[in-house]
Amino acid sequence: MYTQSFNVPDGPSPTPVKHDIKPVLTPEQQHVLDRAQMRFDEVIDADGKIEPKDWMPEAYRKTLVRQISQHAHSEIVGMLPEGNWISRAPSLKRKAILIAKVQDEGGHGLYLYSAAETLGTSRDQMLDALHTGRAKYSSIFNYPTLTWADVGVIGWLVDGAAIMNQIPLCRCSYGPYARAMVRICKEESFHQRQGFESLMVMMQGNAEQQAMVQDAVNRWWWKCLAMFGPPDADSTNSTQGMRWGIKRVSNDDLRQKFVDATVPQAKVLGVTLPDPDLKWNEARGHHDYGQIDWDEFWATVNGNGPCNKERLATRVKAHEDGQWVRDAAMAYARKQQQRQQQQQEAA
Ligand code: FAQ
Repeated sequence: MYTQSFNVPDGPSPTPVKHDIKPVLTPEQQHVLDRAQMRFDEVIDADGKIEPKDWMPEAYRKTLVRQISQHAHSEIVGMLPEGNWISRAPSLKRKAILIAKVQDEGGHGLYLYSAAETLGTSRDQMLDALHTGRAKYSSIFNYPTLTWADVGVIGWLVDGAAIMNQIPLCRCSYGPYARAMVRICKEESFHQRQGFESLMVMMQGNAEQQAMVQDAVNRWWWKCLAMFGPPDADSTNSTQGMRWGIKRVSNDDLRQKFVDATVPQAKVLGVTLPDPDLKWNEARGHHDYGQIDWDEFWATVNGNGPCNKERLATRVKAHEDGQWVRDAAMAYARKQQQRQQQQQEAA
């Protein structure tokens, strides 16, 4: 689909490798390649870290670029649903918190683009894939934020699901991604708590406020369960991702952990999770839950959710409107470089 089309260099290939054309290697080159592959396998088997300058198989590199760039895009597009409420936050305190949160998400996108750049893919390539609709980003950001309660629910449930998925990524085998995730998880955990606190305040308010929270929970619950990705049986990337230590826990296992962690929180909050099949299963030691609408999920992933077109158009416009800033920064950098050169020549 998207980042798979990127042409990135791969280890000690003797000649530039064209897609689908296997280079003919001399026995010495084959030996070097075999040793590099062996070292890579040893590091993965020992649960070690692969760093940017280490040799890595082309497929490992591509998988990481795919996942990290998708993650970066999700953070950046994810600023939009909540950003929609900055100008309408109910108090100065809530507005300040929301601005800080949305800014954090932007920061996460930037760390993640930087992590992906260490794999040899430029930010321009990644942004181009997003802006032309070739890149995926999380399905969850294609739904509208209709009321102020949606902002609290995004913090509580969307950030809650994101943390559940991202904590295992702190142990990802690719060093720059794992290290970026440590800081991101700390910030997401604050986001989750602020969302819960904001909802708690509304639940202690009047009946209209309580109904607003319940309505937001009803609209977001199932979308949050789908965020973890398709069921394990349909997850095309899982087996290899887990073999490489990129993914540590399967989509279904993370989804189950999220359900089990959220049920008691919903009780404290006083909201009902909109699933008649949700109940504790003593034998499994987990909550059972109902059927996720996967047709709706795939329609959204494939560009036909309620807000996909609006989200993409907003990102493209923001990028185009920012062109003068990038031009000015480049002109300034060129000037600085020229001045330095002149000073060096004069010295
Ligand atoms: N949306 O084989 P799998 C956040 C695609 S950040 C769209 O299971 P994989 C912070 C998947 O790409 C949220 N597409 O794939 C925040 C693949 O297609 P491809 C983002 C999805 O990679 C909070 C296909 O389905 N988090 O929320 C989705 O092994 C609040 C088959 O799936 C990350 O990106 C989906 N939900 O597992 C910001 C975490 N699920 O690429 C603002 C890092 C699956 O082959 C406000 N990513 N697909 O064409 C991951 O952990 C993994 O990539 C998964 C998917 C778990 C998302």
